[in-house]
Amino acid sequence: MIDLRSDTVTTPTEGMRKAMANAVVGDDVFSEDPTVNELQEYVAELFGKESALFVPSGCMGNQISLAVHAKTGDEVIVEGESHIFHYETTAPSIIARVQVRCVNSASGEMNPSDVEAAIRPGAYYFPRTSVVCVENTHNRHGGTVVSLDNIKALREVCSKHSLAFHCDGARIWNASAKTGIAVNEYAQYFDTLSVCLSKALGAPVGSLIVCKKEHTEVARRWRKILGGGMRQAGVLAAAGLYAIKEHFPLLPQDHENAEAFATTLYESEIVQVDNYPVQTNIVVFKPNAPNVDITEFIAGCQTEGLRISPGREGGWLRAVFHHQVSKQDGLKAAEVIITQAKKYRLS
Ligand code: TLP
Repeated sequence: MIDLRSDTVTTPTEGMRKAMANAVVGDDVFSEDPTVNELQEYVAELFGKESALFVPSGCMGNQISLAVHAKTGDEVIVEGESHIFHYETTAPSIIARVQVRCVNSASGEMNPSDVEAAIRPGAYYFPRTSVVCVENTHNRHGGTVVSLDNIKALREVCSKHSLAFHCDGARIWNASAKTGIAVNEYAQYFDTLSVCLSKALGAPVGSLIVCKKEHTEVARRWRKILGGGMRQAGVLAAAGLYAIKEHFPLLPQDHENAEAFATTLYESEIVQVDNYPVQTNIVVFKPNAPNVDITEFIAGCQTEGLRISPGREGGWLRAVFHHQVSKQDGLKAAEVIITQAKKYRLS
């Protein structure tokens, strides 16, 4: 079975399992797990920030970051297709207790003037805008990279209006691998970044919130409130350290495999590819035929040995590349999709 549902489906390699088995551990609720501490220090340095906090998931990383910056009843600006808006089970309204306001864009880069226009005036009956969030790379837009120029321009808007600036950097690694821009160059513009180890990098679990020390201390309290204080988490941190050191350099291969897959689909003219040419490891596509039942299409692919997932509304599908699928797997996957799409053209 070729599994392209997500880059979250990877399993730990032999090397990673060894690193996990050999991890020196302690109780991280007392900040005494040496491997968690090593991971946090390593990631903080990599991103050029004062500190980093290990949290169980990307959702928790985003939600804690919002809670650090916003007060109850505030409004937070996110991109219209963002993960925070679509896939975090309305957590902003439950945890930070804020309202989310969407600014739409074609490929994940919000226009700074649209963001500025979405900031509420000061009158007491408006919500108070307090945070702007960027997602890099952008999942639902097909793994697109948000450019440094866009980030800089949004930072200026945030600074002008005294807003906090957060990055959902679940796949910031892919942005960096694609552009050659170091993660600390991206990070310098944000107050907080949530970065994942369990997506492109192939660790089994874990994310980090990277920020200033004073924000980490507030984040640590929120992590405890949410039940995210882990004990001998060093076994997981060891997987994370291994993933950054050993798997980060593999990302260009995933991007190449995604590109070969997307190009085969695109050239078939039977399948539309969103934001072609694809930039990183996510391909969003749809069969170029009317009345395609997406559930049936996905089931048809599965019968042929391929797993994919639904994408955005409007009949889009998604394939995500990771280090446990090869270029051949990708090309075979494209063939399966084209064959399925042809069936709809004929019917
Ligand atoms: N994304 C998952 C699904 O939730 C859609 C995936 O398969 O891509 N930010 C971004 C940009 C993400 O893509 C994800 C996971 C998260 C945050 C949340 O991470 P976790 O699953 O660790 O909470």
